[in-house]
Amino acid sequence: MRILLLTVLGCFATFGSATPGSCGPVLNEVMADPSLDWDGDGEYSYRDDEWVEIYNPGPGSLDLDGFLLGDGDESPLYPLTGLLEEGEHLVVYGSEAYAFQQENDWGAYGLRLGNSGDTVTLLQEVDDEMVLFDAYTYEDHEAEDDRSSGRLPDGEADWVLFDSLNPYGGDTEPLGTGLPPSPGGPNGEEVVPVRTTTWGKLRTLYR
Ligand SMILES: [Ca+2]
Ligand SMILES: [Ca+2]
Ligand SMILES: [Ca+2]
Repeated sequence: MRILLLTVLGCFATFGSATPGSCGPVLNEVMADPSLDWDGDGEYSYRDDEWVEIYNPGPGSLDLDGFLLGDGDESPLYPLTGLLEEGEHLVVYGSEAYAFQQENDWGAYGLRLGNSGDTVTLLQEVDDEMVLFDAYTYEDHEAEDDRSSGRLPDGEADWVLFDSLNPYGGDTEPLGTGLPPSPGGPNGEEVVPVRTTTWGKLRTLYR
């Protein structure tokens, strides 16, 4: 909670500066304990099918270079890159983080989202220092099969539980909403899953 407050203050500081512009990217949704093939590679993996969604609340487009996804201890796990247009969502799957880490000798963790509560961080590299830009700490009940936690609406301060696939009836906050997880799309709305189809599968289809 304290970390979130610091982030909000950071946004106001940006707005009050000489160059008005975007507040920066925000962590928007987190899936810590998948039980389905969320990354669409045809296989389920507790590591590869975790995902984190980043959102650009605007105004304006954002250069993500210099921002990194991190772990609760603020160690960087995966560098973001490229432009994110205003209102756009970027999803990073555990499989992408794992592949990057292996290629670059950053270990082999994936996104390392604990299943009994954990913290996910968005870091910014400033003058060779890692600065905490945004963070979300989730509870144990948020990290159960195929439940995600996210802001509602996109980019706003309040985090809720998206539990349509695995309803939560308890009274620990955030409470269940019955709304679906939405990787790559507006929070609270159904998204059409993006499934990668390999050339091999296409050939089988059209043979
Ligand atoms: Ca996990
Ligand atoms: Ca998968
Ligand atoms: Ca979403």
